[in-house]
Amino acid sequence: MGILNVTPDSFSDGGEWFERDAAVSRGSELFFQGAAIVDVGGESTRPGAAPVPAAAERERVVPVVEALAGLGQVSIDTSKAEVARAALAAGATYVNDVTALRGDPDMAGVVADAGCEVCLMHMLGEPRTMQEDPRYDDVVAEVAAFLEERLAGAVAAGIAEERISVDPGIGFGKTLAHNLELLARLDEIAALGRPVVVGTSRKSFLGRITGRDDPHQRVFGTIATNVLALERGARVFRVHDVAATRDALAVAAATLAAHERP
Ligand code: HH2
Repeated sequence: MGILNVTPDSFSDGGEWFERDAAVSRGSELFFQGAAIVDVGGESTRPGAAPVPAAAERERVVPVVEALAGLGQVSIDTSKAEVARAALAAGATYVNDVTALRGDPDMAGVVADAGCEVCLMHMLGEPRTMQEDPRYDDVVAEVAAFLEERLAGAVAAGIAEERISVDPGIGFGKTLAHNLELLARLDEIAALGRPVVVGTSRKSFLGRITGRDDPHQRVFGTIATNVLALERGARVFRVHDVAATRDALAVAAATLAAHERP
């Protein structure tokens, strides 16, 4: 899953793809590099990001979704039902909701009616304050229990279970230690029985380990986490650097397949 942030303020690529034409050409490039899905977002979720009104978010993403929909699967990264509805009408077939359908009471209905795919992500608190001293007794058990509960809620709201993926929400209300424990024990999230999406790309915990302050320099760290996540059962890898990650995952997957052969 390639990341396309049509925002002025995303933590690593804010402003790079804010103009429609730049965004469309970046999205095409991500498909060309081998992304199966391009995830289009019009609002940053980084701690302290300014909220974007629904109409402005819609205006950012809809023309980009429309232009990319013929090239591959397009996902809309939003927690607003109005934005999701417009993006689905423009050709998106996947809703990536970092609030796991809690952010907008109409979102579950929009997804159920569209019959599209949806990713339910764990977040502790809300983006503005989520990094202020997050605490868990057992982060993996708590994230798994949350995702199980949201999965049941989504099915009860009429969303087909086979269209639902789950995501532990790396960096969303988590310390460095929490992120690493979630990655190390990702098999416990995969045990929920739904495809696991993992989003580590260029995130600050990688900079904490490597000393890389510039998010663009965190691609090697990103790759390490995605290879480990693949081995532990993750199936969708949300990244900015598609070409590099794709090669690494192809080699890792071939190696894992050799081990599985009788
Ligand atoms: N991370 C971000 C945004 N959306 N969605 C899922 N499912 N999983 C994630 O880990 C995830 C996500 C944050 O990254 P990014 O889009 O690069 O930054 P920003 O929110 O600042 O636009």
